[in-house]
Amino acid sequence: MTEQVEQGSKTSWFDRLVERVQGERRKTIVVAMAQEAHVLQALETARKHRLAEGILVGEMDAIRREAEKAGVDLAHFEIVPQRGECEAVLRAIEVVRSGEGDLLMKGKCSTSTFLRGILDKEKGLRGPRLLSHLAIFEVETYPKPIFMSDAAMNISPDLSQKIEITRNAIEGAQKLGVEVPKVALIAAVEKVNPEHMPCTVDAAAIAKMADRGQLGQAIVDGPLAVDNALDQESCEVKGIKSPVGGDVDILIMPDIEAGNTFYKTMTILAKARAAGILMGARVPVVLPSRADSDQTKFLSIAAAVAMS
Ligand code: COD
Repeated sequence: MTEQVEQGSKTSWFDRLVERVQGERRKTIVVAMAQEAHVLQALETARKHRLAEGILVGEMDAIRREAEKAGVDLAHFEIVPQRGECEAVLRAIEVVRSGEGDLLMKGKCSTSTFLRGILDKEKGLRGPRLLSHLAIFEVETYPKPIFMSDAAMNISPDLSQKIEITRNAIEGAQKLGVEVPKVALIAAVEKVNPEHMPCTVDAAAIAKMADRGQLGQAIVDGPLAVDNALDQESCEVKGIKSPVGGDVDILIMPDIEAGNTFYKTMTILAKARAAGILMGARVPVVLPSRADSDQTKFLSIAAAVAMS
């Protein structure tokens, strides 16, 4: 059964996740372009919580400057000096591939440079699967964590890619304790509209695949609008009968615009506690947004450690 966040109480799903991984072997996180104060602060919090040690790859002077700004003592970290954005990304990946690191994390570099490094056929960390971003949110207005994909990697996924994105998200939620996740394939409406809204056709096809057992242990429905996925009352108003309606664990967005907008609305307006990770690579990848808080970066580390 899905772990519940008790509304109004101090019990937080993210706090319990951190407690759960604290007892496990400490991981080593390699950070690409580590010269960013929030990233360093998040790593320091992870170190103090005994979740992970950090290897910092980037420009030495800039790392020192940002560490001073963040009040972080660099004596606790190994540093691999490397100038240049692409160079730092590839160097960090090389450290992971050498076996010295268990996880990779994005620092100050741009998301596309970071992802291109991971996708590099010879030097990257790509496995046989599609890579996709998975976000996790916790808000007081919903009784359990909300997983959402894809806010950051797949720009305009076709049906095959959406199937892989859904599989990755189901696997991620299961690794974090949601045994049989309820998945909603999001559109603007709940009725299939082949003429004007092709994403509703993709949603219906994936839901039918899940009915036939092609997506494993998950309950999948779609198309559903976001309100129907999250709020039972809105289903009643519209007369929608859905095993997912009002009780969703995972939202699969039709494209990156919807995913990214949802992510930023949740973090900025709803003040969600959030985490961002990349699924499908050879090691778990911590992939928060550059503007995310140090708390989101820390929770992203905790989620990736729990996945490893
Ligand atoms: N999983 C596995 N392989 C992939 C994936 C994926 N998700 N995407 C591309 N590939 C493979 C392709 O099959 C191909 O072999 C190779 O990688 C190159 O593919 P292209 O030509 O599509 O790759 P790029 O370099 O043009 O684009 C890849 C990016 C990940 C950089 C691009 O998709 C992108 O910019 N995504 C959005 C990143 C972003 O700006 N996010 C903003 C929100 S923070």
